[in-house]
Amino acid sequence: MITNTKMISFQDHSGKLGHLVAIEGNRDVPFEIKRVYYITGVPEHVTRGFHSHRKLEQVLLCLNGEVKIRVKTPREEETVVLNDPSKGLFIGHMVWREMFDFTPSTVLMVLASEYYTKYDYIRDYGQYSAEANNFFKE
Ligand code: T46
Repeated sequence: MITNTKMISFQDHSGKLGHLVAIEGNRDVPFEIKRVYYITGVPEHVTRGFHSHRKLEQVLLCLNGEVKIRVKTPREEETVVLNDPSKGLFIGHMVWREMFDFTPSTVLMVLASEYYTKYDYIRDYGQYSAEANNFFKE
């Protein structure tokens, strides 16, 4: 996986009655969960995201359907397919993300380490490259 990203497997309590996945903040995800949001009904061919966060850390889970997540740093890029509700994609500081190829039934749930603020977003790729090159330099 690229820098500041990782897959997290959650305990799947499956049986004849179905599936149950439990997620605890600071235990199963590496932060206190301050916010949860979910994205549904994304039309075909739409790509969302196109930004990075300075402070926010998140875990993305696809509860139903499938979605692809492109994650990038100035030197690395990877596309992760999410289609298993017991696996989450952790995205740490200063990683650019784009979400695409949503299926009609996709439910993308996001666990976030911070309350919403528009000031944590970097939406301009030039600005991102400048800040990220500095952030990731050894
Ligand atoms: C991210 C990816 C995975 C709020 O008012 N509160 C919120 O908590 C969020 C997440 C969004 N908004 C507002 C801001 C915009 O007016 O909802 C609108 C759509 O947000 P945005 O265009 O940023 O949505 P995405 O899908 O491009 O990005 C979202 C998150 O914003 C972002 O943090 O990492 O999902």
